Amino acid sequence: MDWTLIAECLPMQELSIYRPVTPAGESIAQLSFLVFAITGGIFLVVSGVLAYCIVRFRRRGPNENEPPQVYGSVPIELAWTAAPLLIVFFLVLVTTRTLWEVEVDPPQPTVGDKTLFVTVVGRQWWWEYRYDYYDGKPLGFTTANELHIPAGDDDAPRRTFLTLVSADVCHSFWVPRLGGKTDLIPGRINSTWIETKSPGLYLGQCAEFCGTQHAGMLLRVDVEEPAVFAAWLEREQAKVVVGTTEESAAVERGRVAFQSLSCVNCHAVRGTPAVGTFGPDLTHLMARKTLASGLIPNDRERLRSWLVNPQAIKPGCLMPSFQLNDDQLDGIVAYLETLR
Ligand code: HEC
Ligand SMILES: [Cu+2]
Repeated sequence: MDWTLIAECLPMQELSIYRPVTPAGESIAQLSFLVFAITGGIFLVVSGVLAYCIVRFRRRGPNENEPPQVYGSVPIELAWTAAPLLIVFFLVLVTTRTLWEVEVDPPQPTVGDKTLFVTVVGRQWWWEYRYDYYDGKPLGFTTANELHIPAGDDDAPRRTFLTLVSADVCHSFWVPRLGGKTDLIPGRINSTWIETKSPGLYLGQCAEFCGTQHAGMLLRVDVEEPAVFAAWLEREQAKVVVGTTEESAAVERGRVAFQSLSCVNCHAVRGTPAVGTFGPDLTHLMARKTLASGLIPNDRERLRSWLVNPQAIKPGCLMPSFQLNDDQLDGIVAYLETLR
């Protein structure tokens, strides 16, 4: 079925479950439409009978007698017990079928199957992505907030399996066009999967209230052509090369400031002494289009104002403001800009 017609009538089409691009999304759209159709039908029948009775049996004059009073009717009682039972039974069946289609157990990483495995860690209030395996080979790098996955093509479906865990409270991963929600629950491991042939940017939002900045915990999934994805993967796997390039004095100063301030307790830059894991991995910060979990674009001006005071941009977020002076700010921004 072509859901786009329905989707186009809705505001915020980008977040509409009626524009699915994955098999799971497609099943969910179908199920929800079927449930709407059935419950809509019931609504029409019930309100139709009600309206008919109100008009047909209304009191017509001051002297009209009460109509004959009927008590109980076995056939009617049977009908209105059996009909809802059948309808509910049918809904149980179709829902179960959808669950079967949506819940797929992750396979073992195997060379040649072009499957991507990523661990998603929900954190107050951003997303950590640990890239585990692609095409059977271990990856072992971490990034944040922008999930890149390959689009399938005719040779390979290129599925992505996500393992979802939480570092603190309950969160929920929901990118409506890619399928249903999956919760990230402390002490539990959940999983979900994405398979699509449509490259593009898909947006979502943490879907389980998780504190002050719940609404600022946005999701971005970049589904890329396999070649583009491969290039991204290669770039992310590379370590930052320290001290070998011609660095300007500002970059050098920035690096020293970054490494001597507490930044390194919370942030990692692979291949440097910065190994903190409390905040987003900054190894390839400049490869990201946004900062602070999709809240602001990643450009020099915004990066600087984030460092001036993260609390002004994302009040309550877990990065403190450091009262850095202009010199430190210029240096750190220049240094961060080398993290490509
Ligand atoms: C107490 C831990 C902590 C310290 C110290 C800290 N940060 Fe952060 N930082 C965070 C957290 C947590 C976030 C994510 C905030 C969010 O999006 O909710 C963050 C986000 C960022 C981001 C945006 C990253 C992204 O991809 O969105 C940058 C850049 C950054 N910090 C740089 C720095 C610099 C530079 C310093 C040192 C001056 C520093 N941080 C010190 C915890 C910290
Ligand atoms: Cu959340």
